[in-house]
Amino acid sequence: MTAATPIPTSRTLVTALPGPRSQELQSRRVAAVATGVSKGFPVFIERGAGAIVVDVDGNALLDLGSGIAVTSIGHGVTTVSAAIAEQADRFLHTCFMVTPYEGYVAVCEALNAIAPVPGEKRSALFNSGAEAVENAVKIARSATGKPAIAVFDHAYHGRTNLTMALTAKNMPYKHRFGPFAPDIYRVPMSYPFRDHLSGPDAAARAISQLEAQIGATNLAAVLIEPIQGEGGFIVPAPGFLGAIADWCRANDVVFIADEIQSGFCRTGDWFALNDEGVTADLVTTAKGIAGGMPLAAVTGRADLMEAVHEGGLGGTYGGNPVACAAAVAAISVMEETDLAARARSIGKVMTSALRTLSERLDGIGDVRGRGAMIAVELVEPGTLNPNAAAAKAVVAACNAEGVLVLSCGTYGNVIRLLPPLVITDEQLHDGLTVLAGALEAALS
Ligand code: PLZ
Repeated sequence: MTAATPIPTSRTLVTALPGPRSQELQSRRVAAVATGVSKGFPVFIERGAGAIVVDVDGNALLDLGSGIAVTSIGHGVTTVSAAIAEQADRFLHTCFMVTPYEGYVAVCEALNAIAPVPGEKRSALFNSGAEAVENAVKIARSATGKPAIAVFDHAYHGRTNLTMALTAKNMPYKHRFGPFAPDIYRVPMSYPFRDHLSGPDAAARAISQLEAQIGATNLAAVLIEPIQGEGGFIVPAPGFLGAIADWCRANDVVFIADEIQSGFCRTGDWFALNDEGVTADLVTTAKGIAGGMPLAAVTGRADLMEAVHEGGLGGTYGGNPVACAAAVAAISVMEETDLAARARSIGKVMTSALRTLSERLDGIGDVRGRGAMIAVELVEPGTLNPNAAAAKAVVAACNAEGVLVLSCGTYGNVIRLLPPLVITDEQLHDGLTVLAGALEAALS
């Protein structure tokens, strides 16, 4: 296939998956790439457009994962690739801390305009989600002069040393990689499917632990994903986030929202916090921000962001000019094509299809999520016992048909859908039909 060959608009398989060229590349990979890097589904991708990716054997696959919530604006967006090419022609790097450039400032202005943070805001740019989370913790500690950080059960915040400590799940993220950073405390999340608590009750449970086991005078920040991603698309009960945020404000504790997976129109609004009108003191973003280029940010209340001494935040590549050009273009695409509205309508279609299926299949314990961030939690019928084997089988069956879906969850028993927000109705319907077949086969 050459660059001029049009990319199909629907899933089309021309070989069994993975095809022969992918298999060849996979053997090279095994000989060259460290085994610690997850293998995923070994089809090697050559090109993409919208919600379709084409592999090296010419198979057109339907992408319902967006590279883990990154390519929300779709693959092959020409305004973004043109902005990247234009910037690449001008210069690739200066280091913003050495000699600045406009793109970095423009991204910070765009983030300050949309982030769910009250009042005057400032932003700083980094390379990865984990790096943004690390910096949010640095800012909160510097601004409050306090050491402790509280996180939640099922949380995922990254794979660096500090963010491993913040992440809940041992396997595969933390196993044998300790010791971890100190002064991190974990409190219970609101998980309506498993705890049946109202938002205020779940918040009271978490707050009593914050008070008893840490103490507000030691606590710099509470860090939370407004909808947990890797942990299983856990949507806290209404009122939970607001009650935690209020407690933080009353106790001089920085409330940090990790919107790295849930941000940028994914949940049907700019950010997941918008749904209940909750605001944060600091927000971390990455993934969807730049259409696929590596970029991350911390946006926060100006008084907190400015508490850090000059030179305290930075890095060689943070806010790389090419990544910034991509972000400016990607954020314009989201705004101009109202991808938040599209996420809401995708969510309605996905939720109603999965709810209908769950009435027939007892193994679907819960259908949840918001906008285009929807999941099913699989259990042994009539129990809350996680069924990770079924989740694995469903992912494998979908993959074999050329539909890319991902699992997640502390217990590995959740199937999550994160389609590009430009997916067409036909493509979505096709993907849901394949998923329904896979769920039926695994659960009946
Ligand atoms: N915070 C909420 O979802 C990244 C991890 C994939 P990085 N999630 C995907 C894997 O197995 O490594 C994530 C997230 C939330 C932080 C991060 C970390 O973002 O860009 O992967 O560092």
